Amino acid sequence: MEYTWRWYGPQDPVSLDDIRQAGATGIVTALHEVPPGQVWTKELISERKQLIETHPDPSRSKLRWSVVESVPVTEAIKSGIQGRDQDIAVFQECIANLGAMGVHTLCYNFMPVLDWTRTDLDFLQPDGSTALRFDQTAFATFDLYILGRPGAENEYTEAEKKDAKAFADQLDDEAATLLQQNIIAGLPGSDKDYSLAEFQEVLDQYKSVDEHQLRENLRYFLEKVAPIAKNANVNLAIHPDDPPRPLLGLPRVVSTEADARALLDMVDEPCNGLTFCTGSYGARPDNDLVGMMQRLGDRIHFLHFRSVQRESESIIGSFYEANHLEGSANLVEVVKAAVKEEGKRRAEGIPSSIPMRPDHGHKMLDDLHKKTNPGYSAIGRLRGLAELRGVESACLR
Ligand code: DNO
Repeated sequence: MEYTWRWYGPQDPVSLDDIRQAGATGIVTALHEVPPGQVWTKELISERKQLIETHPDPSRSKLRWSVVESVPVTEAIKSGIQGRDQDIAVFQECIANLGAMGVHTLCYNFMPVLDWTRTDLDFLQPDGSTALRFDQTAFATFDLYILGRPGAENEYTEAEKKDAKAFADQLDDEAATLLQQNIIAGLPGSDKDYSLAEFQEVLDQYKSVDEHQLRENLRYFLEKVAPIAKNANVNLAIHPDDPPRPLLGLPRVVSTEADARALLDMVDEPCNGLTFCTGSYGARPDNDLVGMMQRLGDRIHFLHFRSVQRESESIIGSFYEANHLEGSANLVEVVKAAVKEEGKRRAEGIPSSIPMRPDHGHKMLDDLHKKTNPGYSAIGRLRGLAELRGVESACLR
């Protein structure tokens, strides 16, 4: 595997020099400053690439820009409204420019309105570190009582509504604001920052988009971008839904193995592939991660390794992010399967090293006293990468 690390650009409190010390050689980043729907020019890409790949001291370990995460897919593309063709043309141009500048793996997602979603960014662990958590009751409380989404009451069971009411009753204003911020103010890497009213407005754009329609919009998009990617020698790697299920009445279509298979079949070309995020897929008890790695392996272009602890075996249950080798995912077996996949590729004479990043990490040690990006503090990821490298080395013996 190629050890990579997500870096949010020059503003990231974790610097490129820090990343060198973590043992990563690949950088995963995006031009976060370019608003969605605008072209990433070759000049901008080249400038960022230089920043990553050259160091005033030539004896320093080399880094390369391995993966783009993410080029934003606009709401017009996902909802299929007017303007989508123009936005798809911009996406095509980004692909071509990235390929021309030597960045050959592109992660993106197709989640309507919300990117990854958590309700608690500081969930205390027994060892004193903190983790990210998605609590179904807190989420329902937001939906029913803070956002007050029309029709939401029909989407929860009586028991869920009762729990949400009890949760809402003990929330003070400060806690309610924090919950709202955690959900809609945009976690790092997502490109949105909504007020409640704006948020409801974007949700309304999806009134007539059901699961079937969203899948058709994904097909429409893929049929247009995959040929450009093939030409530019860029591998597309769609990130799964996080959490992997419909939210707030919005459909989601990249949540299960069947979803992944369907999208691979829409354009049956190697460049139309997956980001295998074990944290996102792993939040559902019906996703068999090792089996998915085995069955979908040849189309996996990027690995996000993280393990969530499911708090119930329901598809809509709560979960928190455990240490990488703990939790529900069994990453030791997944790493083993990834090492096997690489062996298969080597035997076929195709490039075999899959970029992998330790995804998220607990906030711990010195980072507890620092301002960090939720999930993306240095030390928790350092620990995750170290553990995962250890597992890989053992598998290679
Ligand atoms: C969260 C990330 C997501 C991911 C995008 C990919 O940590 O995994 O924000 O980058 O969904 O497009």
